[in-house]
Formats: sequence, C-alpha cells, structure tokens
Amino acid sequence: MLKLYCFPRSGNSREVKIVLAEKNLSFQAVDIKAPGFDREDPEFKKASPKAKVPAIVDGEVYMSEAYEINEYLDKKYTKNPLMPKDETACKTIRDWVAAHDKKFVLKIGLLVIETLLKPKDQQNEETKAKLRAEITEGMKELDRMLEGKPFLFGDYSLADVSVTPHIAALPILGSGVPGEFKNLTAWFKRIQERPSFKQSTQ
Ligand SMILES: N[C@@H](CCC(=O)N[C@@H](CS)C(=O)NCC(=O)O)C(=O)O
Repeated sequence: MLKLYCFPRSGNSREVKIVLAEKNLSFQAVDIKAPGFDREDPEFKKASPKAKVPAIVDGEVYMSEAYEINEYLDKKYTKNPLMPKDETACKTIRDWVAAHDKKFVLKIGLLVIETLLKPKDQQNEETKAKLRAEITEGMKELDRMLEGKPFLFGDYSLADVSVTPHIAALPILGSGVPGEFKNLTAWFKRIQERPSFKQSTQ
C-alpha cells in the first residue's frame, strides 16, 4: 500500500491527502511527529533526504515535495484527473503553483512561525505586518483569478489543491478570507463541499 509520511497539522501533507481522497486511493499514513518515529529511518530518508513532509513510498517510487507528488499521483492514477490533458496548460498551472507557493503559501508559514511559534519577546511587529500585507496581496490575486470561474484555472485542478490547506489554516492566524474577496469566499465554500476537504483532515 502507498505510504504517506506526514503529520496532522502539516498543510503540505494535506495537499497530498486531498489528492489521495479525490482519487479514492487508500494509503498508510506515517506520522513523523509520533513518539518513537525515527527521522533517520532509511525508507523515510530515501523518500525525503531533507526530512520534510509530505513524502511517499509507492512501490519502487520514493518522493517528496507536495506538488511533485501530486503530479505523479495524477499521472499514475488516472481516475478523476486533476490536470488538463494539454501539456502547455499543465505547464501554466505548474509555473503558477511554484510562483504562488513562494509569494503566498510560504508567507503563511512564516507568519505562523512569527506569531505562534516564537516566544512573544522575540516576535517582530513589522515583520508580522509585512507578512500580513503579502498574504492579503496573494488572496487578492486568487480573488481576481476566480472572477467568473468556479476554480482557479476553470476546472478543479492541482492549483486549487495547492492553496486549499493554507487558506483553511488562516483562522489560526486570527482571520479567514476577508468578506471583500467575494470570489475567493465562494471558491472556499465550493472547496469545503468536496468530500476530499473533510477526508483530508484525518
Ligand atoms: N516545499 C515542500 C515543503 C515541505 C515542508 O516544509 N514541510 C514541513 C511541514 S508542512 C516539514 O516537513 N517540516 C518539518 C518539521 O516540522 O519538522 C513541499 O511543498 O512539500
């Protein structure tokens, strides 16, 4: 059975869990934060040399990086495709995910560190304000892209998967999607109605 290295609050792991749920694939989840898990485990190291999650072992395939895993799963398990057939359209999505990961998803992670993980006396208010502004900019872009469309690139795709767990995590930072972003708000409602949203919390 496919093995997924992950931990419960990892947004990047949830991206893979969403794809596994969309494709009705069963898998064995291995929690790397569980007591007793050894990060030097040779199989885990082979799948993820940097000891990051998500990582998978699928037969002979060892792989890390959420987006790469998801493209691999989509190509191998063709039921319920999550990417267009046309290679140029795929590349557009791939490039967009890589760029948006840097300017949006990463900033959410950094804000979690700055606000929730650092001791209060080491937190920097300017850094927080800058990150909040960058996250709002990212949401503005998503909202613009969703004008007149149900999903980011028309049909539901790995682009939607790549932002879902991170949008879902926003409330832990004090606020969710601002009401002014009407398209993004409607998109998130649609996403939450998909069974994969709930299934991926487990
Ligand atoms: N670019 C990687 C990022 C992976 C990553 O940073 N994963 C975090 C969890 S979301 C991690 O493994 N952190 C190590 C730890 O918390 O010990 C991806 O998209 O998969």
